[in-house]
Amino acid sequence: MAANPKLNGCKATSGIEIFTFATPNGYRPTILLEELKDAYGLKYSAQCINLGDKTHKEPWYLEICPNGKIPAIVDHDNGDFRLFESAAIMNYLCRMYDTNHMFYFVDFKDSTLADQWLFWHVGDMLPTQSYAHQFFRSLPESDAFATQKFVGEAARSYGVLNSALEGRDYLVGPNRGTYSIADIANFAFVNFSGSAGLGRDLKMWPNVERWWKAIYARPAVKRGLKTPMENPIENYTLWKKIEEDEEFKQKEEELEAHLKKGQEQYKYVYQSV
Ligand SMILES: N[C@@H](CCC(=O)N[C@@H](CS)C(=O)NCC(=O)O)C(=O)O
Repeated sequence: MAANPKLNGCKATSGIEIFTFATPNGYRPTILLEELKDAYGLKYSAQCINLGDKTHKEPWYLEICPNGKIPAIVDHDNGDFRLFESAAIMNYLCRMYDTNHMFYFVDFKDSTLADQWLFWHVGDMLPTQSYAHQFFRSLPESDAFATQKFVGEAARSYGVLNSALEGRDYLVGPNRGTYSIADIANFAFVNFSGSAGLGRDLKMWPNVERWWKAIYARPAVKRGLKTPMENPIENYTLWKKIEEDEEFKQKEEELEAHLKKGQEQYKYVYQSV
C-alpha cells in the first residue's frame, strides 16, 4: 500500500483550513467550526497533524504555527491569515463569521465575561488538567506529589465551573445563559476528565455533569469530536472500556491507587474554589 503523501503545506485554496489532531485542544475549534457550518454554511477543511511523527515541528508547519503545537488555522478567504492558540482562533472565527452572534455576545459585559471564561480556561484549567493527565497516566515514572497536586488542582477547576453553573444552563448570558464559545472551550476539557484522574463519572460536580451532557448531545459537537478523528480516551469511551475490558480496568485501578496513595501521603483535601 502506498504511504500517505507527506504534508508540506496548505491543501485548500478557499475557506478555513485547520491543522489539528485528536486532542482536547484540537477539538475546541473543530466543534466551533462545525457549529458555524450548521449555522451559516461556513466552509472548512482539516489536515491531521500527527503529533506522534513530529509533523508539528516541521519547518513548513512552523511557518503557520511558530509555537509548534496544534491547533492552527489559515483563513484562505482573508488573505491566508494565519492564527494559532485555540482560544484566539475561536475568538477570531466568531468575530469574522458569527454575524448573528449565535456563539459570542454583542453585549459588552457578556462578551467580556465570555473572554474571562476563555482566558480562565487556557490560563488555569487547561495547564492543570493537561499535567494531571500526564502525571496520572505515566506510571511507573509518575511522581506521587505532582500527580496528586495536578489532579487536585484540576478538580478545583471543576468546583469553580460547578458553582458558576448553579441555576444556569450555560456560563454566560442573561437568565440561564446562552451556549457560547465560553462553554465550548471548557467542554472540550471536561469531556476528557476521566483521562486526567478525575474519576469514572462527573457526579461530584452535578451542574457540570448536566451541562456536559447537554453540550455533548449537540450534533455539531459530536462531529467536532470526530475531526480529524475520535479519541479513545474521551469520557464515554474510556468509562465503557473500563467496564468491559478486565485488563484495562486493572491498569486503571493501578493508576487510581497511585493517585490515592499520593493524596494520603500529602494530605490532599478537595477544595471547590
Ligand atoms: N494553549 C494552546 C495549547 C496547544 C497544545 O498544547 N497543543 C498540544 C496538543 S493538545 C500540542 O500540540 N502538543 C505537541 C507538543 O507540545 O509538542 C492552545 O490552546 O491552542
